[in-house]
Amino acid sequence: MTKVDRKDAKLALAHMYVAFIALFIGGLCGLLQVLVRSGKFELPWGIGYYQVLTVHGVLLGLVLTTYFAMGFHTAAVSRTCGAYTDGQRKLGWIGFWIMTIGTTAAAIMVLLNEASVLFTFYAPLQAHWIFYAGIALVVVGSWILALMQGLRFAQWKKENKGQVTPLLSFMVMINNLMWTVATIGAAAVVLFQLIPWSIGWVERIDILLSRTLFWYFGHALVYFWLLPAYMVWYIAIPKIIGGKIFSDALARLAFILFLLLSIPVGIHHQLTEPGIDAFWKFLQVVLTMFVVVPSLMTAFSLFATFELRGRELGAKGIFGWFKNLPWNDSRFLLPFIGMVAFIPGGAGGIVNASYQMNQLIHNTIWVTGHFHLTAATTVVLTYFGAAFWLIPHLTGRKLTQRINHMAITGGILWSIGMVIMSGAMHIAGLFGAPRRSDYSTYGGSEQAVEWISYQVAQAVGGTILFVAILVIIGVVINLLWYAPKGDEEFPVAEVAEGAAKTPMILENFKVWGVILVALIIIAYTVPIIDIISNSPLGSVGYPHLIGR
Ligand code: HAS
Repeated sequence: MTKVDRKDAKLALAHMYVAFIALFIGGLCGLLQVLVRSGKFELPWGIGYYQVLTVHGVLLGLVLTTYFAMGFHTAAVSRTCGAYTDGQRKLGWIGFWIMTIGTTAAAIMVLLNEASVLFTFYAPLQAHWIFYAGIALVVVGSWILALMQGLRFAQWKKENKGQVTPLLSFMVMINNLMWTVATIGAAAVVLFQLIPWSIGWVERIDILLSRTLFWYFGHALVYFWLLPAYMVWYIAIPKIIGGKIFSDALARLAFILFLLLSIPVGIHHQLTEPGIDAFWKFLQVVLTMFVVVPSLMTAFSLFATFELRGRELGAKGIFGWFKNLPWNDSRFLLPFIGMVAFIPGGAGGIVNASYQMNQLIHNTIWVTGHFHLTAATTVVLTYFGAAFWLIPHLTGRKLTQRINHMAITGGILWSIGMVIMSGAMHIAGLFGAPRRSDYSTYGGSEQAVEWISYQVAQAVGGTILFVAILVIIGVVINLLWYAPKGDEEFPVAEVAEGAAKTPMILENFKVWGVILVALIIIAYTVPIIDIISNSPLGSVGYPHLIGR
């Protein structure tokens, strides 16, 4: 069995510790939040709603995801390209510690209520400059980790001239490249606008510009969370069910389309904002519809993998394969629930992106329901399913039957909690219930009577979700320290025999890099010139943007 090098395993594991600590604290804040929104509970000791909401969003949306992705990437490249050199690994540790110092600095500021600016942290909400500096360090640290992985990939290419690169490492490179290009937007807004403004070097900054730079980064951010889950679906799931990857070329093409189309679509988060011409909104909406295509290709590949495996086992008919899947294996079941959740989650995304329908749901709790299906179910359940083999692989332990059952219980509780909570959020959103607001804001309004039963349902779902988190943390603690010693596989499937040969153009990063830059220039140059030349540098006071 090919194993991740022991020293590399330590680096990957360090990321998992931070990720699961973030899950626990972030989850606890999630529980507090649904309780406050229900109007039946008040936060003690003067703790603010936005403080808790910020801890929840930052820890789960930014810390859990970035650490899981970077830890998974680190292990994936070591597994498929070979161990890092000592120099490369040292670079990785430097990246990890820079990220962790940044995370700690930002977390302290949030806990002190000096940075209750939500996970999107854009103006006019203002945080202490240390919070922004912390975010900048997280970005720089992640770039260094991406560099470590890139150097190992380049070394593999040099040692294996003319050969198609390992699919899993190729996917990691695409995700890192997308992340690096996207984080330039976040770094720009933090360094050139938010830090000078929060220190007091400048009195005012351009709000619309800060939001546009944030969303240049923000939509690619959600795909940075999604792509490690897709790696698990394409690479590990076929092996776990005993099957093969349907097509190497199709998988690579899907990832390249994500690279090209994830960034020039950020304005679909700003469809209701004045100051951006309707033409550019329309263009980015069209590009958003294109970025749906690689997800449809992924769905196609997965159905093909399931069906091919089912037929091998003797299944008949269109859905005969269904009963042949390993339902009692948590490594499969949790990611599969994630796939099923992505069908309504993705459909909701298409609703959001559909210009006119966006007018109905924007800034309502529908959007929160959307990303609890996509990020908090599809992505997170897949991360959990992967952690159930990755952590024991890295610690040299075994996922036993008992722990597997505990993991399945956690996954099922999570799904029940999420159906109730996210379902209630979607429905309440259609009735106009606002997102990011607590009972004290809307409690006295006429509509509150209409919303309140859905808020209570959210609290019920959220409580079940918190119990699920406790069970999952129990599983992780077992896999880290108590499970019996042994060998757990890092599953990497082979490509099906009949699949077409992978064309080398798919490996040509120069070509894709040029197209990526061209698309970004087309989608963003004119809107940004328009914003800078038309909006007076006094836009801090746009009252209708406050709190979004
Ligand atoms: Fe989104 C807002 C549009 C996907 C996350 N999104 C958000 C926010 C977050 C988020 C966090 O256009 C809120 C940000 C904030 O705080 O303001 N989203 C989309 C679109 C997609 C999409 C078009 N979003 C995601 C993913 C996320 C995520 C993925 C996280 C991981 N989203 C929007 C828009 C907004 C938005 C607007 C702004 C709304 C507003 O006004 O504020 C697409 O990528 C979705 C494509 C997906 C599919 C599904 C394919 C299905 C698959 C599963 C196959 C299943 C199998 C199993 C094989 C088309 C691959 C089947 C087995 C059986 C038995 C059936």
